[in-house]
Amino acid sequence: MMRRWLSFGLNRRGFIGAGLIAAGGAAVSAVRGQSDERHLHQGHGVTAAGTSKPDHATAHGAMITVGEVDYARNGFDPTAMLTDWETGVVSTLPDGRRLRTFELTAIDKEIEIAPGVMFAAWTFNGRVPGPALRAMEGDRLRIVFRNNGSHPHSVHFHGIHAARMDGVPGAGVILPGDEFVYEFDAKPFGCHLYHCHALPLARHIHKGMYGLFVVDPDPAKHPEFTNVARSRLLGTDENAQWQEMAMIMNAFDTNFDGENEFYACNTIAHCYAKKPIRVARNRPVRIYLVNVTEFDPINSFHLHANFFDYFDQGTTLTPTLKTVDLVIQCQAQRGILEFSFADHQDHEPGLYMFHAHQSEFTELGWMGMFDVVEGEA
Ligand SMILES: [Cu+2]
Repeated sequence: MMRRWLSFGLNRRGFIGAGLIAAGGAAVSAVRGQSDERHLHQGHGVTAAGTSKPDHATAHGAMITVGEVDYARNGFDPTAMLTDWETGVVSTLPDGRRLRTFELTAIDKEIEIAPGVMFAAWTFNGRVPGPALRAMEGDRLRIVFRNNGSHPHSVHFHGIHAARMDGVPGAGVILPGDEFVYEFDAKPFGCHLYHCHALPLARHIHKGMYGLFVVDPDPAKHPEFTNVARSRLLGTDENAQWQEMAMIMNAFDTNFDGENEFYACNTIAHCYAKKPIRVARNRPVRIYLVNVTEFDPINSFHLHANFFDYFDQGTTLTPTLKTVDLVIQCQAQRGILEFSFADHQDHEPGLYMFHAHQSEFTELGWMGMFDVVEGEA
């Protein structure tokens, strides 16, 4: 039943015309599932005092997917992925430097990207996006890449490294069954990404072969901004004050017509609309944001009812944009967003929306909510 949807004849505009996002096999359960959903949302919308607050599902005309994605079957959960940093295996080289080793494996895997909608993905380590790799500026990095997929693949890192380590055809694209070890220094610090660079490139990226690659600044190298650098360095007390999140804006062309049918932040359409991200009001938020959307030239991130500072590509310790509520990113563009709900009395606890400010993307899955709460999130 799931597979039949792939040959479903409507394009994405047809879906909007039908007023229906859940599609194909899921449409049957969509009708049946609506009553369950309504109970769920009513439960969420009623406070302990019995007063009702705006329901995030119905407030937007219920323009979100209906039903649930089976995260256990997918093997990854978008809420867990927000904070699931992969820091690798750390050891010490003979010269005293820190060596950080990551393992990435290409795996073909069918994943559910919206309720009842399956996508034949090519993955790193069985998840889309791949693991959010995190290192410190100056680490020696060793990435052991195995291709257990059915096509040639590579890992191309955005960073500073030798031609041999670039993960392009002739320099690290490997055949199924092969292994390659990329090795380079973690630099520059920032919010970067990696992706497969086998050809055709658009297909390999769109299939799901990408992930975050964050290099934290080494505070010792930035004496003029030690505290800022420490706040960016995973594991420090200063960093622990922040509520950090990994977000990748992506999309899926489920009927292979060169246009996307579903958009998301972290793969699952409307996942953070259905399960808002809990945020403690009194602690700042930092988002590592990357756009990997294929087929559409740009994507964007808009925050409701608040403004943020933005660090383009994360390679500076002072903002490159101050006090904005929208950024646009072309494919592979990325940056760090910092904001807080603590500074303004206006920010009562409640649901604060974020989404692409292309309305079509929003309706097709790229919309979520922060659930701002007093005390611990
Ligand atoms: Cu590939």
